[in-house]
Amino acid sequence: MVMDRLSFRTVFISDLHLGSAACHAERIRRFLYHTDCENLYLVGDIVDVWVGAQSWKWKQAHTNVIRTVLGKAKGGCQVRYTPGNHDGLFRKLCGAELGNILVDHSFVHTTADGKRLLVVHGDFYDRTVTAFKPLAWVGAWCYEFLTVTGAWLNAVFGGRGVGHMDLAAGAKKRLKSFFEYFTNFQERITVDAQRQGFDGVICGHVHGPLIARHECGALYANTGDWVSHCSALVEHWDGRLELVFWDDVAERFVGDPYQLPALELTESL
Ligand SMILES: [Mn+2]
Repeated sequence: MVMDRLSFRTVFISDLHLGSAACHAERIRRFLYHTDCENLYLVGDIVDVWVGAQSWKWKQAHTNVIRTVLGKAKGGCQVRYTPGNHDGLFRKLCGAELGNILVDHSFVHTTADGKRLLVVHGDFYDRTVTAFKPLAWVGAWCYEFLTVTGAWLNAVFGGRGVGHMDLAAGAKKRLKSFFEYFTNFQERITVDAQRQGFDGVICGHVHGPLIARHECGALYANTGDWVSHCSALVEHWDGRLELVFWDDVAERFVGDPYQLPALELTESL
């Protein structure tokens, strides 16, 4: 059987949160494995140093994602990595060139149809992170706790006919509207990109996959995340931008020889 392949000029992914309990590592690996692209942008929060930097939490599946990225870079894909707040430690590497992987605070991406876009994680535009970092840190740990607790409750009670629960997603949804209002993230980052002369911005950070045209005329494109949406922003060969949700395309690859058994924890969330 000839496997279908996804082919894009550019792939932008962010907020993988490798090392955390909520990370859907196997989905990321499969998406990358089945995708061909000339450019791959890692738009921050790739490794979660805040909640995932403990050896017992690091799973083989997380290593596999890194291996797949390195394999792509070795195979000629230009990989660019701009760290976020959860992997801010790696900002010390900004300016470095690790083989075919460039690391920097931000990048400028020019699409096939000539749009000049600022690529940046976006945490500097989020006041909960810049002004109240301890609060953001505590929030990240609460999310991790709810993810683990939710998975445990589902494992214990799910088998007894009690409905599936996603505590972490529920809590996050309620908080999200408040923080969106409070931080005005989308507005601030898009207007600033336009002020700097860009046609728009590609970012992550708020875990909200979205492509929107701001009233100032600039483009706001958020890649989403691999904690709850499992989404990527892709640029087609003609420069068109689109959001791809792994769960929508995964069935094209059912039965592929590289499919590994479902992960115990992440798959039950
Ligand atoms: Mn972030």
